Amino acid sequence: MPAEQSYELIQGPERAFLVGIGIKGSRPLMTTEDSLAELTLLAKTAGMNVVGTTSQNVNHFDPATMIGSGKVEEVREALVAADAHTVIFDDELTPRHQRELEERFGEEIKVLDRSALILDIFAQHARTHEGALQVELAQYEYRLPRLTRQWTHLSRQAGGTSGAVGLRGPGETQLEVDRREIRRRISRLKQELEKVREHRSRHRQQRNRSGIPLVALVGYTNAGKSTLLHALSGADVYIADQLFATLDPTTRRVDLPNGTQILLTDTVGFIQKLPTTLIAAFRATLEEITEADLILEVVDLNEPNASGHIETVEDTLAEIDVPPIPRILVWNKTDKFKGEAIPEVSDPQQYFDIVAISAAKNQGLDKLAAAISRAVSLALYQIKLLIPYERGDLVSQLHEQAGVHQQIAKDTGIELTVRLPANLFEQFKQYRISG
Ligand SMILES: Nc1nc2c(ncn2[C@@H]2O[C@H](COP(=O)(O)OP(=O)(O)OP(=O)(O)O)[C@@H](O)[C@H]2O)c(=O)[nH]1
Ligand SMILES: [Mg+2]
Repeated sequence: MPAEQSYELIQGPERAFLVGIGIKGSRPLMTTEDSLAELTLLAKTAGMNVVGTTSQNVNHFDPATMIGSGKVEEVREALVAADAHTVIFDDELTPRHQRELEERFGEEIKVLDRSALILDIFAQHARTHEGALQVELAQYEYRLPRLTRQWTHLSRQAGGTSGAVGLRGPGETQLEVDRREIRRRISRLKQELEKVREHRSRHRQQRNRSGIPLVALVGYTNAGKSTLLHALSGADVYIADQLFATLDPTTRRVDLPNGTQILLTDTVGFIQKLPTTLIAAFRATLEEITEADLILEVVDLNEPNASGHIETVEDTLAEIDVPPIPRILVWNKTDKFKGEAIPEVSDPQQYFDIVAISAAKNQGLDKLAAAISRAVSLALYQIKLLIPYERGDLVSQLHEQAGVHQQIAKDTGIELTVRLPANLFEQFKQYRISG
């Protein structure tokens, strides 16, 4: 009976078949094979059983089916042979691809892409109210142009919270609501997130006032960012051999062994082909990075495609408009490293320093601490300023954007002892009286 079949479908792990696509003549950040291996990890993280993979080199994405009609037929046969009811494409399907492929594969097959899979993992891993709001927004934005029979049909099938991969998440029970309703939800979510953002930015201003430099951990997912936060601060954070274990930012105050105090922020990891709807929805979270005084870019030393990972991180930072904040490249997991020497990076002079550590085994952390201290002491200027009384606006600006340690009213103006980042130092140096 059809009802029983669909019940069976959601009982065990979903059996998924993956399709990689290479574009001839292009130079991607990852080979089709590596990308497919990463997609396999994503599918496993989402709780699926990967029963087969295939890849296809094409001259360009076919506008109707992405991989071409012949290959679609081949994949359809492979799905039947492998008893798989889910097919996942490694590149983002356009709404037209989605419709055409659903048509060709038939009712029994669920068609997903890498973006849907990543959104699904995010939905499963969101822990906080803010995280859940951001994922929900990203899911609605992703689904809105793709609302086809699959989403309503399968969400009915999956029902409730048991959920099928790609259809889970905060909004899953709402999938049957029409587009207008989804648009309304999107605008409501945006309003709610705007409030969260304002709250965050007030919080950041208070933190800035403390004058303690903010250091952000950034890197590819699974590089060991949370492990490093734990190693340096003792914070009890979630660490797992999983993609996107961390979604919500955590900030801890750290006293480095040499006495320097910093605030260290751990946040969501990056991956190649991160859905743009997610980047947009996670703006509030990612803004933590743009405000940092220093970035620690964590890279797994054992990753064969480390340069592709570094480039992905750089591209994502550029996409969220991170200013040229000083960076330290942190090669992690030296304990596992079998190679002879640390790999050369293509552009070493862009880093303030390059350090190799093992966050899990507490190796190299003193060297890293020393590099962090040097970087933040150079990045921040501790100076005394005298601001004339008629420039109350500048005093407010300092309270908002710099760390104000002391403020004394003098006859000639307001004397402030502040810690300034380089850009503000330029603006305020004419008022400098010492330091
Ligand atoms: N051998 C070894 N494993 C490490 C080291 N640092 C982290 N790991 C392991 O790498 C995996 C990922 O570590 P996390 O700290 O969760 O990585 P993350 O960068 O926070 O990952 P996401 O939050 O998923 O983006 C875990 O299994 C860690 O135990 C290290 O120095 N050596
Ligand atoms: Mg983490």
